[in-house]
Amino acid sequence: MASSLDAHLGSECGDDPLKQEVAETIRNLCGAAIKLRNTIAAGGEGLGQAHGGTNADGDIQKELDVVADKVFIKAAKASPLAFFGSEEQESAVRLKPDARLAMAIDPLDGSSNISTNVSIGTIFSILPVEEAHRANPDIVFTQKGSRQLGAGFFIYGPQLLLVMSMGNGTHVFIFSPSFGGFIELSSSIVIVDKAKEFAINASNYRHWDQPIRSYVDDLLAGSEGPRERDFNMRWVGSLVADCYRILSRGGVFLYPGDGRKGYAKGRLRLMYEANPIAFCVEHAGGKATDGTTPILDLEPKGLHDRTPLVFGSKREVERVARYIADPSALAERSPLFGKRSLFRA
Ligand code: FDP
Ligand code: ZN
Repeated sequence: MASSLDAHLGSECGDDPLKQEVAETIRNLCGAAIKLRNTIAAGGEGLGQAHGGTNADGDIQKELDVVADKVFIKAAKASPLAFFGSEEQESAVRLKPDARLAMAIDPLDGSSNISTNVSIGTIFSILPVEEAHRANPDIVFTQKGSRQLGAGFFIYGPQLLLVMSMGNGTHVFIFSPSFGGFIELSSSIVIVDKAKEFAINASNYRHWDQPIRSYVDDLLAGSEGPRERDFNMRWVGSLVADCYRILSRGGVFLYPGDGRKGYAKGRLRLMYEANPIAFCVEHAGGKATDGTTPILDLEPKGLHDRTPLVFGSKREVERVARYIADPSALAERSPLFGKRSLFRA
């Protein structure tokens, strides 16, 4: 029989008190995710409607964004956390003064999919708190992703899933209503090395830099291009769902910076999107970069920083980096494909 999340967390933590606090936080998040899943499943008018406000980044908030933020802040308050930073709040909130952990969270990922009954999620990142952070909470959310003690995401889809890592593999749990909790679906997930699928919002093609255009051109050229094989494309538009597909069957995801106003570093946020996704991907044997530099090595400047994000099957992510960093890699392409774009045919 598959083991329960509780049993798993117990064996991950042993008698390490800090890990036990991370586990307690994850358990509380699970309770909140089950509540939110029930709210989503019950539907009701208005969940996908505009709430009338904007979040810290100026995005229009949906009713469900606000509900999710409330549900997760309640879970955070019940957890051993000193600080809570949310996509939906301008700055970090102080919780228990002496606690040793901080959490950054995207309470409702994929907002634009709420009203279309497409999978959405919650992404979280748990960081340590040092004494120096207590005087100046702003710096608690400038720690590198490599310092995360635990990270993961929930998917509210056909199933309620938890994908999480505490630095020892990446594990998937499914909510079982009959059991009343989460049970293990996949003990230690491994992303296949070779990608057959890519995920990018291709409507931004004209705004991308040349290396990204060239890379996508070569994928699209398929068996007739320099890659000499065909690729499939998928773009859910909910980071959690695109990430879980890649964890399950490989592939590569790109949200690069582009030429649109405000998109120099893409759309995704470092502390509560890229870092936790990168942590899960890397601990599943994949790779996550901002194009060239590992996401987990980036030095954040604040809670709401953005970063370009490329993640997935290791070899494919490394190939993207060659297109960006090493123009000589473009020599791998035939002269024909160096000049033409299939989108510009
Ligand atoms: P959303 O704004 O709908 O919450 O979190 C940002 C995000 O969704 C990701 O989930 C998703 O990958 C991306 O934005 C989609 O961006 P585009 O609408 O630009 O494709
Ligand atoms: Zn998001």
